[in-house]
Amino acid sequence: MFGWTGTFLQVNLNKGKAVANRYEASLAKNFLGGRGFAVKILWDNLKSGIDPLSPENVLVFATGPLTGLSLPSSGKLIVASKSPLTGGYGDGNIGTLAAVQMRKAGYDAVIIEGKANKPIVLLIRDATAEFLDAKDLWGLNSFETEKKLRELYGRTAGILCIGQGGENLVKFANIVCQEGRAGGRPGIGAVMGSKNLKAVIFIGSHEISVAQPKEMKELGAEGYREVMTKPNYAFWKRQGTMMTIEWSQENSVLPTCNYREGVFEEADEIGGFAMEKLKIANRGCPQCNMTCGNVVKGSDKKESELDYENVAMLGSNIGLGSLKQVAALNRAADEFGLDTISLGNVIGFAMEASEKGLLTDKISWGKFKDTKALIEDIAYKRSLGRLLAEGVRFAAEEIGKGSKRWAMHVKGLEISAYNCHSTPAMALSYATSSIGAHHKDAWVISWEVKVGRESYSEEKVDKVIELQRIRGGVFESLTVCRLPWVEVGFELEWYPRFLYAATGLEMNWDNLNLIADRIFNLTRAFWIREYGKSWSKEMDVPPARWFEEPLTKGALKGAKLERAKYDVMLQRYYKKRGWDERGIPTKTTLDKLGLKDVAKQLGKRVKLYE
Ligand code: PTT
Ligand code: SF4
Repeated sequence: MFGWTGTFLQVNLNKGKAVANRYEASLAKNFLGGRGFAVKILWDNLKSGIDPLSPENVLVFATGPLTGLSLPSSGKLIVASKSPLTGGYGDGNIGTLAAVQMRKAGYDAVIIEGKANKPIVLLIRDATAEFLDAKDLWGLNSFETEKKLRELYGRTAGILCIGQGGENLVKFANIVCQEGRAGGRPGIGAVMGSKNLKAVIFIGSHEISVAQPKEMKELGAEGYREVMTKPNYAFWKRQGTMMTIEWSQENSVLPTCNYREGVFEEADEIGGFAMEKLKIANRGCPQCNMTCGNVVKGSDKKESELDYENVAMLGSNIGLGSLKQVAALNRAADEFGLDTISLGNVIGFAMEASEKGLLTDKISWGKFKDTKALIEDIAYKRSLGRLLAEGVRFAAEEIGKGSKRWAMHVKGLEISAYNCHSTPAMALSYATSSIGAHHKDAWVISWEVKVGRESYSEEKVDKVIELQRIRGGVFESLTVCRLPWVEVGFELEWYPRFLYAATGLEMNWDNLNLIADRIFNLTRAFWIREYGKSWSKEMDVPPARWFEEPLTKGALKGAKLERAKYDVMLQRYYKKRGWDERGIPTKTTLDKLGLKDVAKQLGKRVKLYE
């Protein structure tokens, strides 16, 4: 095998043992890598119905055949498990040296089972795995942890760790690396914490072997050069994802005050140009020449790496209009290892609940100091923080009084930073995404704003599916960054060429899309296996707020979604996906995708229509 290492490392924390296993070449051909490997491993290894925070859960780190190679933006890693936040499939994508080092150590995926009997660091150095005492690290934040480990293992070691959020099992704790890269929105950091795993270190010394080394080298270099010729490249390097604040404001989709509005009076204060005035450095993921991490100093004088989602969720969505203060909140989230999107979402929810008199604790819009204290309370599960640490779905169930109508999540995952009062296709994208409400699978909103928002047309359904294939399927499984394509227009045709040079496999986009469908359907099957009879099509519907409470400000004042039209759109989507009217893949669809055994297992959990 070329491109793939062909090996998974299976780690059992109960026994303190690690075994390297070769896997079948057909697995690579059918699932590519990254998300494809992760969902297949979880499907095969996880008993359905287990508690995600019990030792029975399985934690997967997975890469793809292009990860770590010398080609544009290839330093990405999938972290996945059954999500403690949603109860379904959960993953995240991190730009990290760990991705490169894991491949150089000889593994395409590392599968972690069980629970260590005390806090440990897992050190994977080529063929050896060591289980090191982490008692001195437990209780430290992610920056402190990484600093200590770097002193011991060096600048190039791949280090993933959790902060206090993950240790304390906050349901949206994530995994942090390189002082500001973070991933695993649906609580993958809490899964690490539940296993007493404070950090994982990868150190590898092998070259990743590819089918055509000379061609790969030339093609990779050509790719890097091509990225730099794109007209948007220079501006991207200046602002990265932060330019989206201005775009969202202009188009009335900037989440504001718990998604009540799509415009924020102080948007200019927190936008891309405001960021440029504070910017002190540019950082990024390994193997990337588009480095988009904007480093600024926050009001706490600490460095903070800003992205659109962080700033929208910890800025406009909680009514905070000072970028320096937003940066300080973002830094706190990184230190504790809490997902900024879910964090800004639960805080916005709490502010609205407080305004409506539904909470005994008072927390008001835009109050920086109170918010900073609340973030600490969430990380340590104290007072109101204890409730919010469970996520917005749970908090709304506890508070009651109709609050679930404005609890902004789908399937338990808090919505990321696009307000969809006026964008039905983006609402559908959130509602049907593989992990709950995240924009990763289909960021259809920029296209939708261009073609016109009003319609719930077939064309929109097709576009959502097309993007879910390319982004959620192919990029997540090749496991490279999608931003060269999305943001500077690096053409999709490059990727089959890279894949050929790396693996020797000739695949066109039709082949890749078929693999994407296989992965997407297996992911859906995972959700349904977990939810069983309690699964319903209502799980693919966004929150009531977008249907019931029109925007009251901005150019799109009065806009809201229409439920009857949304339902028709959803059924059309199901049909095109080959799913029944409940959103469950039919036996025929699963058979066609080579998932016969999946159909068999699923049939035991729910009645499959045929
Ligand atoms: C991603 C989600 C995002 S999406 C952002 S900002 W974005 C938030 N970043 C967080 C952070 O930072 N700190 C923190 N404590 N929590 C955070 N939660 C949020 O996590 C990220 C970039 C970005 S920046 C995006 S869009 C793209 N995402 C990609 C993807 O998903 N797949 C892919 N193949 N390529 C991608 N490229 C881009 O990568 P999750 P990162 Mg991320 C500080 O983690 O769980 O996937 O959620 O990983 O290395 O930071 O790169 O406007
Ligand atoms: Fe990382 Fe940004 Fe480069 Fe993508 S474009 S690999 S997110 S630095």
